[in-house]
Amino acid sequence: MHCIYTPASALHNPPFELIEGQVVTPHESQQRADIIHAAIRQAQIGPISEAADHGRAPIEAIHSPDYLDYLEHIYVRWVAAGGHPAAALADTLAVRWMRRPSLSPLALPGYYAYDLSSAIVAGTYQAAYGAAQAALTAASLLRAGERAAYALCRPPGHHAGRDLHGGYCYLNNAAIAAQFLRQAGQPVAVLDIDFHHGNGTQQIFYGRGDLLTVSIHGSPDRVYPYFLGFADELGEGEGEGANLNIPLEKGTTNGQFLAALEQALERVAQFGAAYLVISTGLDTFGSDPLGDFALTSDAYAQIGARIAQAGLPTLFVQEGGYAVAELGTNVVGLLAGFEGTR
Ligand code: OKP
Ligand code: ZN
Repeated sequence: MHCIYTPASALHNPPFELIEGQVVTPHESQQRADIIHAAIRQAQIGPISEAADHGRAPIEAIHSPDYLDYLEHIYVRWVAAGGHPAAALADTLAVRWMRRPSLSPLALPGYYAYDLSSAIVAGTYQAAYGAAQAALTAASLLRAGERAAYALCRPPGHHAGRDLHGGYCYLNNAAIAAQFLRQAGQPVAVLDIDFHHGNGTQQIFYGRGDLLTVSIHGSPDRVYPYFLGFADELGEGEGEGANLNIPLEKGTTNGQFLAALEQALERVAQFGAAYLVISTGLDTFGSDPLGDFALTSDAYAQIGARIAQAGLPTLFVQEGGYAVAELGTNVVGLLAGFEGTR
């Protein structure tokens, strides 16, 4: 399986993260990408190449022009307006009735972010742009007839909505790639197996009947993103019935996750998708610091094998996974399981 990465990922290095009231070292770091890169190289999953530039148009097909202008320029404007150079990060959020747009660079992060876990530094836009290009480069391999490809995207993307960032995500790499695959003329399915609900992907495609979105995740009544990802969210308008959420309990085991995957892939088969995009999170692993499932490393090869059985051209887009000691093993397990080499 061909693997695509971007050196631009390293340009995104936020200085800290706030978790449940505590300032900590970011869980989402370049170390994750380096570990995955080394592991797929060592396991010889396939050729590893740098992303090619597919330009801004496929990103503009998903994100609004004002949001992209903000993402690209906010850091410089923030610093020029007196914001601390450590990062552009909201101190005031435009929630509910606090909704009037502001032009002050010091206010904009509170308008375009819905949480405090997506600080913007000097290289954030370049890294997010590079990650989107990695997803597009891998997607273009599928359009050229490859059976599968893996995009090592960092920063991840599935929490980014059309004009909102959050949860370490800025550009929705999986949605950008899915829309690019959709241009081939056939329906596309996105299956999100990250521990967290793919709220951004759901929002972006919620009114669309030509793209199916399915997410298996820790129930939002207990974990991030808390406010979306419930089983009664089915899509709207033309998208009615084209969104499926499968929220799961704390302590979810390999067997329970595989049963949910079965249900998800049955829905994908029913939908008649021509391409399958997997939002690939490994934070379902038992010792992940941000998850509460109980999956073991063995699960990933089984998940990969079951995804392969769907028989569709498949694009793996990297999302979360923070148990760094086992991250490489688990990504390799998933991809090798798909290939049937493990
Ligand atoms: C990104 B991905 C927990 C706070 C969590 C953000 C988590 C983002 C996860 N109390 N903050 O792996 O889906
Ligand atoms: Zn996650």
